Amino acid sequence: MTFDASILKAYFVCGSQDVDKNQLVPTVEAAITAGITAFQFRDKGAQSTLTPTKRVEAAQQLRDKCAQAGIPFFVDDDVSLAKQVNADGIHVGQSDEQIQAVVDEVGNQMIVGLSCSALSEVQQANTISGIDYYGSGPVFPTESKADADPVIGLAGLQQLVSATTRPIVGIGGITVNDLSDVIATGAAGSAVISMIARSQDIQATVTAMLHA
Ligand code: TZP
Ligand code: MG
Repeated sequence: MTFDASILKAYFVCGSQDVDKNQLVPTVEAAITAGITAFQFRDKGAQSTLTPTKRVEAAQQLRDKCAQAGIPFFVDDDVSLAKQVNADGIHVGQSDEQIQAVVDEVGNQMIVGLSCSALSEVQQANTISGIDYYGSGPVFPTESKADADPVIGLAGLQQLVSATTRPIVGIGGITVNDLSDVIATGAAGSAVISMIARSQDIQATVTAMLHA
């Protein structure tokens, strides 16, 4: 799948640790039906509630559902799982597998995203060819990531956007009320966990993302 920045508009990130037991697949299905533009399987090792086998099964199932809907399926921080399920993309953080190694290994076949929280990280990443987009540091305080970097705020997001020609997706504590502010920074969209995973009305939530 070729990369187009429009897929970053309504980017849902989720793993078993973010939802009640057995709710991962139904939640992602509802989000796909509602119109998300991309999905990232972020099932975090220690926090995952899935066995290794069930984890691969869930990834494969969600991968297939994304393919049926024509939206890209990303895997967070697990190149071998991404390859195993033939993901459209891989997303890594600064402390995950070295970005150059990831680009070298799968850059030809997958979309590559990198988390950049600080200006220096964006500047460094700009020198590496083959990265398609950046995820920001947490824009607002988040309850979904225990080891999140310091909050950068909307001004921090805008600073990152200004430092690169690559598209940036905002992430971290984004609620429905923040969506237009995030877009106003020049970000290509919002990536969210709880806004969708804990939504009482996933259709309305995703529609708001699409219209921001
Ligand atoms: N990376 C930076 S903040 C974050 C990740 C994965 C968590 C985002 O979750 P939420 O619930 O949308 O704040
Ligand atoms: Mg990571």
